Amino acid sequence: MKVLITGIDGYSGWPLALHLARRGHDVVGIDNFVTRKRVKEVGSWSATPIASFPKRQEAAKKLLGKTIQFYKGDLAKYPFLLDVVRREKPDAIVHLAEQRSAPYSMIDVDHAVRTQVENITGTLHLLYAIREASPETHLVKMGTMGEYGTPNVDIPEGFFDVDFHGKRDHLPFPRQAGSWYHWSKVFDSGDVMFATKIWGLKSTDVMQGVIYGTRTPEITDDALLTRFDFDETWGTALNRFAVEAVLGLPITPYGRGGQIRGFIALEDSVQSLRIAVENPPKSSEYRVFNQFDAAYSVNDLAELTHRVARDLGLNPRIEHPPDPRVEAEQHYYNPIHEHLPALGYKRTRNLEDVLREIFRDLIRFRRRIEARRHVVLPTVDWRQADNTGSLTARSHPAPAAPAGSDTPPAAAAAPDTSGTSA
Ligand code: USQ
Repeated sequence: MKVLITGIDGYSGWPLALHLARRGHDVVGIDNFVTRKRVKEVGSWSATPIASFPKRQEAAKKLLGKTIQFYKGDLAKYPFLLDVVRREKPDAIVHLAEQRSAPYSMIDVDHAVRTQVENITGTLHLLYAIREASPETHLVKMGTMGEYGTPNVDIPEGFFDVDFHGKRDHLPFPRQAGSWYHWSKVFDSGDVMFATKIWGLKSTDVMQGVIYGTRTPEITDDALLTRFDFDETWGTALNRFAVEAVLGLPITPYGRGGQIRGFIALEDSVQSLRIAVENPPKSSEYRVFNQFDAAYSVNDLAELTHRVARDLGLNPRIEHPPDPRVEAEQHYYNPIHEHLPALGYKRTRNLEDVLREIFRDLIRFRRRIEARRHVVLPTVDWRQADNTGSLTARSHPAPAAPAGSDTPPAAAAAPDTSGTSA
């Protein structure tokens, strides 16, 4: 199959490209390198040094014996996107090119608007481009488990049966997102569902849990590494906890720490996207996959990180800062996830093994995280309308990487609009 990945330069886009190409699919990618730029905007960088896109392509060619095609561009530009879809006519498009950080969307009005306008515009442009140039293309759209929030009932895969006032229907399950970012995914879901119905498209909306890990089997060389964010804005809970333990900072489950989320290892996330691509729905079908393996509370993650870190000779401690988010800190959580296993998905990675792998990489690249230790602890508060002051104060005194760092400080400070550094 030919698969177009939007957001191919990202945390899961790049490993997905390698995996699909190794399976024999033809892979084409689009990216505008905005994540590389925005991580710098908050004074951070990837813990793993990531190669420029041309270097990634070169390393991939060595591994796979074929080239991953690439278009640099922005989904906000409809003529560009339409041209790519028309030329490539892919069997599937995996749409990952969205602003993916909840804290980033909560910084201030500008970041909230940017997140929603960019995410919703990109998805709408993609839907129109598919309709206009390649209506048989299957759209695999990255959504999030966070669209559902944390209701006090089980969460179905997208739809559920409702009896109300003596009538019965099969309806979308209510969405109760917890950030402007998560709401942008809710709006996307509505748009994908509607476009599928009116134009007879094929779509899969993937409600993905939090992804963790640094490795997939295709990442066989440092030039093939994917990014690994750990700062408050771009890093997710487990990734951040591991970095905190390595740096001797407190491990930070927010508030009471009873917030439960669904989690999936990077390798299994890539596996499940591949399964979605290889098993398309029928025309006019909009299907929803809840994509995670197991639910853990942030306290569970903190305690596991603490134990593994101690085994490695580190001296971690757990502290509970006040929760900067507005969210339930203790709640019921039981989402159903049966659609992917029915198509052959099987979990391959265990949380503790992946965490040990993360620690191995972090210890290797310790100087990079040391150089950015000032961006780890939280400053963006959901209750505040404008968090830019605290962020600016934090990102200004960024120290240069120490001598012997794996990336020279000059390169790290250089502007990055072309995907040439992490
Ligand atoms: N949390 C802590 N301490 C930290 C960081 C986070 O307790 O230092 C807590 C948060 O308060 C939250 C939970 O961990 O309750 C998850 O937060 P997160 O930052 O790990 O993940 P989240 O903001 O939910 O977003 C991430 C990805 C997003 C994806 C989503 C899937 O950034 O792109 O859509 O996970 S889900 O969480 O299922 O919505």
